[in-house]
Amino acid sequence: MRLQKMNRDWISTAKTLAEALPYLQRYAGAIVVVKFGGNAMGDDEAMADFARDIVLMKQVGVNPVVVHGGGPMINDMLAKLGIKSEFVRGKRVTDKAAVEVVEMVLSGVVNKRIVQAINDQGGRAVGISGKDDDLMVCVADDPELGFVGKPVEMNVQVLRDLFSAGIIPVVAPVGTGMADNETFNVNGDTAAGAIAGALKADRLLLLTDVAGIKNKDGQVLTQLDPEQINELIEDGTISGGMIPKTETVLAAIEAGVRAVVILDGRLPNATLLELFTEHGAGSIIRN
Ligand code: X2W
Repeated sequence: MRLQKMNRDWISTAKTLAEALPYLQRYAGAIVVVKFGGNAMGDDEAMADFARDIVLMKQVGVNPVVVHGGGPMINDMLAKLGIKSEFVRGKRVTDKAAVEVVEMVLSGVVNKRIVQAINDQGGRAVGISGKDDDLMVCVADDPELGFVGKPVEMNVQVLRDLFSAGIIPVVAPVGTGMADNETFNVNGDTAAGAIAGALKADRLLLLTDVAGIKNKDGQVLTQLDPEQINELIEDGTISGGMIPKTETVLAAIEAGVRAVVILDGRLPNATLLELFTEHGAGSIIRN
């Protein structure tokens, strides 16, 4: 009998696909901003897997926008060039020499690596930065941080234009300024949040190297509202690098993003698991 010979795994694969129908219907036409952090990127195979998930999203009618980081890659290049850099409250103190390296690494190397990976999976990716079409206009975040940008004006029409052309935008978190010739280094989470907020995205997925927001006992909290996040920050449960991330989450929800998910980008198919299965992944935050 044909059925007896069939591998059980195949049957469960088909079942998973069939069960995805309501999710595919729910997300058709949705805007999903995916922040792909430098720590979540991994090797070429992991990059290819991420790219395939993004192309699949586009194929089923979602409008994905990839906003990437690249902190570890910037660290490597600054070290090679003998330029010192340090982080203050989760942001890189960025002088004139460093901001040039940041732009070269993010807009040049990291952005194009992701664009190529998506194109290799049959997608049509176009890489831009916050400078293109004045997507992300910034002012200095804090004089102490040098050329670190705080987005103050978002012009997201270019993203909508790319969606309608069937293109997947891949955005490097480099901003332009109010004065001529200014370049700002923007934290990747901050940039993704500002873009998701301006698009009033259906989902902002923050892919990182942690499983989600944890409670005091180290257990991942799967569903939270903004108030619970504030409580966890106040009682010190959320600390360190998680603070800028959760501040992004709160600002994005305030700006009209329907829900934000913090999830472990190193998990295979993390984005598909979150969007198209009943399981979800990581921590989802919404009102
Ligand atoms: C970040 C931009 C890259 C980034 C930096 O210079 O490292 C600031 O800190 P990840 O991989 O997402 O951490 N900018 C201002 O955010 O990368």
